This record gives sequence, C-alpha cells and structure tokens, in this order.
Amino acid sequence: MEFKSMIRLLPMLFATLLMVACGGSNTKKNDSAVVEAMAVVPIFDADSAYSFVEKQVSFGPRVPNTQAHRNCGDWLEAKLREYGAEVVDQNIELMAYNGTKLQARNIIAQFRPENKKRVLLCAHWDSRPWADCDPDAANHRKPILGANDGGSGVGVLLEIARQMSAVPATVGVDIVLFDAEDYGTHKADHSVRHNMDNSWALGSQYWARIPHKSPYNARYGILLDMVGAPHSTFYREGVSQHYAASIIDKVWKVAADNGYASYFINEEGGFVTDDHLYVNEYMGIPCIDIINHDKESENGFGPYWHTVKDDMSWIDAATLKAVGQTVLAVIYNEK
Ligand code: AHN
Ligand code: ZN
Repeated sequence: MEFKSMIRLLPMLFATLLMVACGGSNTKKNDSAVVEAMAVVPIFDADSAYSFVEKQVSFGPRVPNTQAHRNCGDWLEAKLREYGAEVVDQNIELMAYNGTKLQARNIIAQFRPENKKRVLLCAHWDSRPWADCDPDAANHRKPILGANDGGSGVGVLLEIARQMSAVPATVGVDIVLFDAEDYGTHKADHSVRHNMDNSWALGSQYWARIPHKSPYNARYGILLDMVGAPHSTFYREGVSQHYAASIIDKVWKVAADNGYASYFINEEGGFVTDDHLYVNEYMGIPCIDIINHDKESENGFGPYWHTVKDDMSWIDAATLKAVGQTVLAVIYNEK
C-alpha cells in the first residue's frame, strides 16, 4: 500500500484500535458498523481561537464604513483561503434604520463546495457602532470593540476552519460571516419610525434572500453569538426552539457527552432577534443560535453588552473550548 493512502486510512485504523482497546464489554459482531459509529473529532485549540479573537479586536471596532472594518474583512478572507476554503464575498450596500448607507460585506467560506451534504456555521463579524448600554452616557455614541459580541463567534469558526484544513469533515461546511448585524436601533432612537426588529441582522437578511448560490441548501445551521464570556450559559433560545428543536437536542447532547453541560443548559431561554431568524424564516433551513444568556444581568446578555467594556477581559478560553469542541464534534459526526 502506498504511504499516502495509508495516511488517509489512519483515522479509521485509529478508530478501530480505540474500539478494540475499549471494547471489553462490546458484543457487537458488525465491526464496520462499530467503526462507522465512531468519528474521529479533532481537538479544538482554544488558545488558537483566543488569538483569533485578539487579532480581530486589534483592528479596533469593526464598524461598517471604517478602515478597521475593511482591514479586518480582508484579513478574515485571507485566513479562510489559507485554510483551504473557497471564499466568496457579497459586497453590498445596505440601508441602516437611520438612513446610513453601509458598505457591507458578507464573507462566505465553502469547504468541500462540491459536496451536496452541507452544514452551515455562522457568526456576525461586525461590531456595534454605539455603546448605547454603557453605564456612562458619555460613551453612548462611541463604537464598541466587540471582543465577545462579534469577535468570539468568528474566533471559534476560524479555529474550526483551521482544524478542517488539517483533517476535512465528511460533510461540506459553509462558514458564513455576516456583516451589519449590530447596526440595530440606538437606544435613544426608540421613537424613530424605523424602530423595529428588522433593523438588526442586515447582512443575514440579505444573504437569506439572495444567497451566494441558488438554490442554497444545508441540513441545518448553527449561529454563534457571544460565545466567549467566562462561565457563559447557553439556553434553548426561543427562535431556535421553535424552528430547530431537534438540532438543539443534538447539539446540547453532544455538549453534555463532552463534559460541557454546565455551559449548555437544557432549559428554555428567551427569544432573540439574531441572524438565525432569517435563515429559518426566509431560507427554511433550521438554524439554532448558541448565544450567552445571562439571567443575572439587566439586559439578559451580560454587563459588558453594548458597552465600551466588551474587550478581551471578557474572553475566556475555557468557554471558547466548550463551544468549539462541541461544534466540531457535531460536524465530524455528520455522515
Ligand atoms: C436584539 O437586541 C434585538 N438582538 C440581539 C442581537 C444581537 C446584538 N446580538 C449581538 N448583538
Ligand atoms: Zn451586539
């Protein structure tokens, strides 16, 4: 046998050996069925994910129409190409609720684009133009760094991309980084005519109407939003529960099996208007939102949320690990 094809067989061999090693009480006769049930899941490197969050934050606030936003977008695309994805972007002008024209960019990274069996992973990469929840009113018109709100989900997805470049998953994966999620109504603008829920998630609203490929399909989607705060708690978010309860079941079970039940709480949380809403509503693809719900905080997301404090001090590698390892296990178990 050629050495190259040996290497390709190694994961399977390893899985078989594992079965032999731990199979004392296993009475199954059908070895191939047993091997099939075992997926080799890469080890998510939380320090690497952390550094990807740090890198995004180093550009400054990634607010549409700013140089930091353009620079970070270029870096994200280059990184995803480096990890072997076929990357396309949607450069679009989106109208914010206040009439501002946003030069926005959805970044779509396709792994194994020829594969019909696909899973969608997504996060928003922009950061909010205003710290309108800051305790200090002097900050209410300042942009946020968005280490957790934006940076964390993208950081986890970049590390998953890096892992897929080393050992591809069986299914095709699309990593979609949405722009202009966080340009929703400023708290002080509550009386404006445009104060409505669809002022948020502009990039995903666009993509869900006009995807990069038509028709677009995926078995399901997983959105990551605010997945880096220490001791985060992820509940069964309402929109996800409504459209994609079985996907929550699957992901929360994998999390528990991997020892992350203290993060993934098997109880209902509130409804959140987020990028997944439009993937569910417009595309009909069941999509869940893994989003930190902080029951103790006033706004429900955490004391840093939409404040100038959303910096690296709110990023904990242990939380990135819990989320990243869980999502990796979910996609590497797709056949
Ligand atoms: C609303 O506050 C309406 N939705 C929260 C979505 C969001 C904002 N995620 C991150 N920042
Ligand atoms: Zn936000």
